[in-house]
Amino acid sequence: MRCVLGVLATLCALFLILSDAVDPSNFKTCDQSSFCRRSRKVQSSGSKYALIPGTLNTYADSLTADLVNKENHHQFAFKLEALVGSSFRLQIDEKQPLKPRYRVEHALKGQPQTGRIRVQRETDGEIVITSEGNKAVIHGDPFRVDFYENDVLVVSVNAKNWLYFEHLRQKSQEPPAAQAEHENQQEQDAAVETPKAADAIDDPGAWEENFKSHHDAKPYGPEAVALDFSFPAAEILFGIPEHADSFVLKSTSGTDPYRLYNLDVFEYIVDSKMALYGSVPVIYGHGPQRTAGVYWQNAAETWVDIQTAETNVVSSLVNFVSGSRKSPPPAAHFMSESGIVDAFILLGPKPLDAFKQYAALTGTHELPQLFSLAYHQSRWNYNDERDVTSVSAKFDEFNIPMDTMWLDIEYTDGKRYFTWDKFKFPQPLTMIKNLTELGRHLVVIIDPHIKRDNGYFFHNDCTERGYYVKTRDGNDYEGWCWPGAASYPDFFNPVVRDYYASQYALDKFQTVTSDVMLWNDMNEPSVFNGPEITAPKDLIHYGNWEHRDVHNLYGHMHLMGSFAGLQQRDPNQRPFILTRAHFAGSQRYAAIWTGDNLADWSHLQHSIKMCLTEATAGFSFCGADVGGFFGNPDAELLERWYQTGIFLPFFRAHAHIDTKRREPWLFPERTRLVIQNAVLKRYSYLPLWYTAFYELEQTGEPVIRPLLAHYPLDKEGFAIDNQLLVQDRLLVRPVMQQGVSKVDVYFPAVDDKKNGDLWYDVDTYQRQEKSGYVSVSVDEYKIPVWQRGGSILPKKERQRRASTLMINDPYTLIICLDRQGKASGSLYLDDEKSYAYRQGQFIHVNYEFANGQLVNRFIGKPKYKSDAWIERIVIAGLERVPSGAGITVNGVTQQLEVLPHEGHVVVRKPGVKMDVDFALKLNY
Ligand code: MIG
Repeated sequence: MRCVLGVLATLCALFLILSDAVDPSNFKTCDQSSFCRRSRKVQSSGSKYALIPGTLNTYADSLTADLVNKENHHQFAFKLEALVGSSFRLQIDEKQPLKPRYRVEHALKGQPQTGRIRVQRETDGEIVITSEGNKAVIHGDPFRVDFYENDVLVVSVNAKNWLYFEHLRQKSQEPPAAQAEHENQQEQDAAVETPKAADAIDDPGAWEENFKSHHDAKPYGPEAVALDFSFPAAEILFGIPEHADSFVLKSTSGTDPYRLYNLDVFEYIVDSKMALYGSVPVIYGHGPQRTAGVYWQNAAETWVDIQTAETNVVSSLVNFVSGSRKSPPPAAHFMSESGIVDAFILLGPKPLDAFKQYAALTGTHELPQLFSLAYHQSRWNYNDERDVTSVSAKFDEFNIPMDTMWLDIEYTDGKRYFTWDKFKFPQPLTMIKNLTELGRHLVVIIDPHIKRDNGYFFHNDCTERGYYVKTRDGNDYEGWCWPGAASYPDFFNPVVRDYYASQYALDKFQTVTSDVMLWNDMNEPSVFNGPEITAPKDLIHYGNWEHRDVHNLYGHMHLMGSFAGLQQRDPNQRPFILTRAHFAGSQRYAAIWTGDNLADWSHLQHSIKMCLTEATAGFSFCGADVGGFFGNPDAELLERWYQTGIFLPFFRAHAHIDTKRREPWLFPERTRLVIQNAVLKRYSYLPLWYTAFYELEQTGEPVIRPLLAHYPLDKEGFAIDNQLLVQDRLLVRPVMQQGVSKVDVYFPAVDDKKNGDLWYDVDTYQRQEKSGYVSVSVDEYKIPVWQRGGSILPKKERQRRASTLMINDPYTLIICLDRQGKASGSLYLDDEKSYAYRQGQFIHVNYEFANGQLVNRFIGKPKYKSDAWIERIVIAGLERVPSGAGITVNGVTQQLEVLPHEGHVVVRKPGVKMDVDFALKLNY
């Protein structure tokens, strides 16, 4: 049930809140998708592809050869390319397609740099390609490619012979079989074993398809591509967001495959393989010795079958060590509706290596403005100017820091984006000034659907200039969304993106300022009356591509226009955009959130699982609606949600229009204080988050990480997804169950002898010395978080109303020592707003502590002039309490006071500026 009529909105929303959850029958199962059932069928019969002898050509960085389908003799062009940084790219297209097949554009951050190869032919017909000490071994018949990282087989392509490539064909050549006959056959699928089980001829869905009342014309007929990837060195698979599921991917045997198809799934359910708003087709296989990945670059509807390793954890380790593996390794079978096979093989060998290889291809989020890492206050909707101003004032009244207010769709004049409702918001510029004078920001929503109203300039421009997505017969496509009848700009057209970007210019959109940032919602795209609540697949985009080919990229192209708009509007401010739809590479333009979750404990738990997966797929800047979008959280759930939300990179409270108001002061005092305490904690760690985002941009290393990222040997930790690491410095295990006074926390092992790191409780400095589960007591204020012994991290501990007012506030360094009495860690700072850091205007410093002495080492020359200084240094893990400390700057030594506390000491007022070299020595 979908609510579309403004007048009925309240009733309708009430109904929605009361109704249970998503109605899965609104969305296709694999069986209801003809290409999915055809591609999946191959799993029982296998396919027969072989290299054609004598067609091999080798080049400096690649080789090509022809492939043949031995059953129908159709020929394909195969290309294998080496990329620098331990990756390969494997492509298969038709040798002579009837028309070109779609190749994804704009997902990669640029042309990948290729690496040199050496090619050897073995006597048995294998072809061995070496590059950077890695190798790919091509087997001709049956066709298979094995990828070795330093002589260890990590990815095997088509080892199962599930390669399946539907060549384009003339319709007359292949008349569809009778519907009745087919349906009969489908029921007996499992039993029927025919050599041509997967042939599209047999499927009436091949040339046209119906789902509910929707018809898909499919003028080009069957054109699916599918391929299997085995991970022989892996125990588990993870990746392919976005799903509301566990971090470790589950077997799909007996269930539908995981689906990647950007959809506005209403009240989504957890523990589900159903598609959601974003699709990032990258998967990783991880085992104690090796991590490897595959990025399946295809923007069409995609389903992924997962085969898990069947052995139990202990015996498979034995097998792995002894080099023999009894059960088949975990494997993934990617099945896409159209396009070509374009797979990037990421060879690792460590988890962070694989994440960085993926980031090298698709990019990272650039360093965000600091304010966007602080607290965001949103709801659907803040009703008018008074509402906005008074909510902002209440945060000050109750001393809860808050950086950004958000306006949802009701601020517009009838859902005409780039306009304001003149009654509720008569003076937006004054309202914005009231916020920015306090150091705050405003974010407004701008959705891609355009109201079909000939009094609306945007619609008229798009109509006159032909900027809308078209139907197959060349008319502007018309769907139904918030504004009523709506059309959708074709962001695939660069001219449309330019037009869109130009609308953000302040001389066009005069009622905002360059401190107003952006929220792009509904960009899957969401179409209330479309098939599966999205656009029909037979629509036509720029370049004559069908929507089918590019669906999962629509939101990405929308973001490209938005991002360009904000950059052009003010070239010296880093844009902030929040998006719901996303594809591989969208992280270059926007942060994401997990959409319309529910105010219940299981959705709170899934916020971490989902963002951890997203972080490995490039989207570190991820969060979930704090409090839950649908429904009304009770006080305890809201408290725990804030406490969890402060440890996800994007931290925003948001709620559905028909939920009760839930600003912190509307709850009993205790709740308000618990929330205040959590938000203050977030603000105190902003220097760490900011540093982590800078380092993400520099290295591609995710900001939040699963345990296996730093504890790759610890099998017990692989599947843990109620805990996360912030870089390698914090271990976070929020309380995400109702009514508990204890939680079980897992401290990961660094080796297979169960040795662990030292961990320090960030509130008490109490140490955890062993790996394994520990039961920890929690009261309502407690957020179980530990800092790793061996790490140093920066904090700011003065309380302000907004992060922008903290820029010159002094820093505290927290030093937690390892067993050798050592620690190190970095700090990054700059103007928190502009691109001057790209010209070297920053300070990036590494602190190192050993033998009772702390020194700094600048990474690059510290050019940025900061008024901040070091106020305090906390050291935990010393064997004895020092009598004092001497700090030496420019050859001059000064004595400092050292105060003992429970579990740590505090060095008072080192007073040194951030760009100055110093050495601090403890005295005994
Ligand atoms: O169909 O703009 O996920 O955060 O408040 C609902 C109204 C449209 C969905 C977003 C949600 C937002 C809401 N939007």
